[in-house]
Amino acid sequence: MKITALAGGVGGAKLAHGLAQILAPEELTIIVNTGDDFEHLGLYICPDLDTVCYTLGGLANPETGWGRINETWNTIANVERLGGPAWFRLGDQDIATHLERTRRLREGQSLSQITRDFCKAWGIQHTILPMSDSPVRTRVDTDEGELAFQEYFVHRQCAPKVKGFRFDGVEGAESVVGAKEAIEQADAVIICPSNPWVSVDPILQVIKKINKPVVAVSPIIGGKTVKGPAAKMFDELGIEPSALAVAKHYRNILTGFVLDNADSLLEDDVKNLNVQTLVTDTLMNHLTDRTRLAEDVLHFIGSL
Ligand code: FO1
Repeated sequence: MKITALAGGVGGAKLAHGLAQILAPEELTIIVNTGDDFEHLGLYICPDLDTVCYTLGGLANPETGWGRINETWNTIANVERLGGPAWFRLGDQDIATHLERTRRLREGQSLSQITRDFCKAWGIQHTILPMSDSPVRTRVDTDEGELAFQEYFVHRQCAPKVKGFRFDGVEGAESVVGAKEAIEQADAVIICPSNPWVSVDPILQVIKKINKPVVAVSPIIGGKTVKGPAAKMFDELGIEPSALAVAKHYRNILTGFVLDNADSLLEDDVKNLNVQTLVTDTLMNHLTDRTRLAEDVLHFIGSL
């Protein structure tokens, strides 16, 4: 079965990792959000791309989900000592990624070319693609004005109340070579359990049309997210945070929707959206959970 998965940060990377345990490299392509990218300390940083790559490469910090395992923090500690910004925690191994990516971008290489080379260097055989080679920047409109994504997410720890989102540059952003083909050749597209507002919507706005079966896994369980501000965003936008709210968010493109056992009472409401449903354990604390959920979703797709 050929799958194209759409993923953002930590939650999306976990399911992508589970799918990569089951599907061969030629059966799985992962398209990753780049709306969180930003320039910081003169470095071009791609948090979601790095989180997906590190996760599939077995290099990710298991506690945070982002950054590298067995990391050291000498560089950022010395930046701070010199009076530089240390709020965005860049580890020493992670900084090598940003230095080399920034160098290559300045030489004119594309983000997708760089990602291909980095995946090879990290021993990752599956195809990981940025959603676009041209920059897209998520801007978060809040009760304190419009904030750049990482300013909102990390520096302000998602405290400001969100009023809306803008994806600067998405109008002119073309999806990268290979992304359209990956979707055309796929038997189905899986929307991983990432934040619908700021991790998945930017990808959907770049890809535009998906005329394939689409299955989404809810990032919200029992009205809450495992990690990140998706539930808080729904609430601040006046929408009751729930798996049903996520299904409604994607309703125009959804074929199937995966809810956690905790939300089995919502299954009929989701079915009433003319969407097929799978209720299962969607919590992914260990690699075995990621692989099991991936198996459940692939089996569900086979039954659609
Ligand atoms: N998230 C944080 O909450 N605090 C950080 O200091 C932080 C640093 C960081 C460094 C590299 C990287 O790739 C990701 C990092 N993240 C951090 C996570 C990042 O902000 C989010 O993963 C995405 O932007 C949203 O999924």
